[in-house]
Amino acid sequence: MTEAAAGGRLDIRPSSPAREEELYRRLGAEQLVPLWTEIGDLMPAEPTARGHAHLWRWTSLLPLAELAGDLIPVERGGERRAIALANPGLGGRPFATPTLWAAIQYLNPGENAPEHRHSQHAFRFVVEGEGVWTVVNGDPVVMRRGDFLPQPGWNWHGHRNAATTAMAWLDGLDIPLQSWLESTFFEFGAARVDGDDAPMRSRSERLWAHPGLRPLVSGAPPAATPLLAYRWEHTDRALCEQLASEDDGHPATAEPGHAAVRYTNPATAGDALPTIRAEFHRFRPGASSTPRREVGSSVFQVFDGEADVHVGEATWRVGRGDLFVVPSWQLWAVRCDATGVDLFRFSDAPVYERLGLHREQVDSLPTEGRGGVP
Ligand code: 1HN
Repeated sequence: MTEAAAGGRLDIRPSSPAREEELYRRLGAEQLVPLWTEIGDLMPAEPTARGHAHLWRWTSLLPLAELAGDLIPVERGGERRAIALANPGLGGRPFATPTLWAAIQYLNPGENAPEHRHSQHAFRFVVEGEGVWTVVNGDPVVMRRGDFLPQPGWNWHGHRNAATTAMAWLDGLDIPLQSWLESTFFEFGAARVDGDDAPMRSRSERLWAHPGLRPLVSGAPPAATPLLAYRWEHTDRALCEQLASEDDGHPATAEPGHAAVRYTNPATAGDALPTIRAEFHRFRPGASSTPRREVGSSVFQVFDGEADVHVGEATWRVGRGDLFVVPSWQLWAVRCDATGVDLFRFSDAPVYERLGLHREQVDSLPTEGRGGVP
């Protein structure tokens, strides 16, 4: 008998299937897992996304939101008439990607979504309609087509539709990230958002929406943006002028025919929200994006126009309101023909950047070497 065996340890030679089996049984019983059976899963050569490349059509989403508007009241407890995109790779959970929530929310005329606050960072993006105001810490913010309305975590907020027509919009939140991080807090507030009138410009815009000028307030700059509305007229003008500058021989675009802007915190010039990056992209007719892959996941919504979009193995012709997901490290590209396209995008990039995990790679689409993409 060897010394090891005498001391109760295993003598690994010669191998014995019965003793191996015994080892695995004892490991399991003690809630232990050996690395050597798991290494392939734990250490893939590159990220293998659990979420799938997936497309949700606005023409399917909107009628379902309207039907929910007929059938389901907005009340304390349920809180919001929001219908989440559930990525088919994520086990039926209401997660568009492993880190991002995306939903269509719908409010009938006269309805109120009750006040509450949560640790999750959130935003609204409006692809069509107007008439709802979101009230953030008592500051009513009117919502109109093309507006990006961030809503930093732990601010009280409720919504009110003071118009005579229903309105739908896109909600983005970091719910899945905060679920994995076990950082979620939530608190109920007032049951109603009152008032019949909201100013055209919120208090946050009157303080913070002056280009290149920030108020000299004391204290550390806020980690999330104090500006609660990024208006379409500004986004549209910024994109028009990037393209006009390219026409004038002073290219300032992301790549030829592709203008893009990021929504930033005016106090820091960093991302508007600590965990979510939001951008707007405009492609001229005939323009394309360089195929690329990035660590981290994104959700896109088509604001206007049409394009062919390639994500991983998928190719879709997308149009107004359509939403699609780009999973981590999957190759994606946008291609326009006679029509240009306007795309809203949000992603978890700030998280990866802050953790030193960001990577991206420019590539070509798999079929390009074999005669080009149709
Ligand atoms: C929330 O507060 C809103 O305020 C939307 O509109 C979606 C999903 C889960 C939890 C809170 C909103 C939400 C949410």
